[in-house]
Amino acid sequence: MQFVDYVKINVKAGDGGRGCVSFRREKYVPRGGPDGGDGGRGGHIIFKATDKLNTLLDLRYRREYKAERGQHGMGKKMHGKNGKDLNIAVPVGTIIKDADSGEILRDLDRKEAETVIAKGGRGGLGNAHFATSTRQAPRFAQQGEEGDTRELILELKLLADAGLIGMPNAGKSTLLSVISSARPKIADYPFTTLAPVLGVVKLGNYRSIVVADIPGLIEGAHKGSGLGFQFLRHIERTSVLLHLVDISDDGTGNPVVNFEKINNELELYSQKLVEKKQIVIGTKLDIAVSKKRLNKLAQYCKSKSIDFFPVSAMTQRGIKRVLSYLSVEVEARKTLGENI
Ligand SMILES: Nc1nc2c(ncn2[C@@H]2O[C@H](COP(=O)(O)OP(=O)(O)O)[C@@H](O)[C@H]2O)c(=O)[nH]1
Ligand SMILES: [Mg+2]
Repeated sequence: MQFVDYVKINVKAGDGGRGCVSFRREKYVPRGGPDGGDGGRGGHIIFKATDKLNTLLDLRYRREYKAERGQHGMGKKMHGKNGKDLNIAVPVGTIIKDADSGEILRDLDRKEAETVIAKGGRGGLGNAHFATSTRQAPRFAQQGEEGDTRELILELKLLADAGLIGMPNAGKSTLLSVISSARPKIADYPFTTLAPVLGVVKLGNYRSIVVADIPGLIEGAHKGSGLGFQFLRHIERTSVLLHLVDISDDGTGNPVVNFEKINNELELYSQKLVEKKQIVIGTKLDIAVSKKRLNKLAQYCKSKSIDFFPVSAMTQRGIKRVLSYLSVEVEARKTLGENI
């Protein structure tokens, strides 16, 4: 099973500048020779892998990328300036494909890996190049070449940074839809009705994280009966689990029991998962009027030193706190990873 972030874009490298037709005109030099300069090269389109990004979210908002054209050549053999290259930052692991053929052009699998994916056009030669003994005053120069144009598909295998777990109806899908800005595609997933859902959550500063909704984590998942079994494998790599518990007056069962039930399930599946960092998110705060279930769960979390965040996806109350928590937590894990 793979999660794949996917975007299609057009890139156009800069055209080369035209060569110049010009003749030297100086006082006391009656018939100056040709002195038209060359056109500058068009800017390249360059992709560069960075570990500061981990999704393709920022590329979704723009379909066209164009690099600057080269300046035209000028008199006195002055070369036109080259067009500025356009650097596009993508996450490490981004695969660049030609959209027409599907051919893989480049796999940016290392930090700082870079590739010129569309070349800027060469600048045209100025007429100064074309003077010969028999043709002393060439009245022509070359056009610049066109920059490459390409349609590209970018693909990135995603790993979830955080997983949402909880009983059915705890509010997982709703929360994910409220916090995420995009839904990456899921490739090669055999189930159709209960497919896991990923959301890319923007945290500001161009950072984003991937949150996975784990719909099949029900009792029995560890035996492979639910969809959970396959999916749990995926969340083994997340840095934090967000455990959602319904704290509203409409909720069923004791919230503490519900919480422990899910954790038993996790434990049966893998010890590693239970030991993973968990925070508790009490959901549907807007209809937790009596606060009975809320207080019960809050007390329990306090006694176990588990961070507790009551939220309402409906009114957005408490959501910001969760996001800033995630921002710090995921960043901390990254830094830790770098030091190992
Ligand atoms: N009042 C209220 N209802 C909510 C909230 N979040 C979810 N719900 C409702 O709770 C039900 C179950 O939510 P859902 O996200 O599908 O739960 P899931 O099974 O964990 O994915 C749905 O009817 C939602 O509309 C909330 O913040 N406030
Ligand atoms: Mg759901």
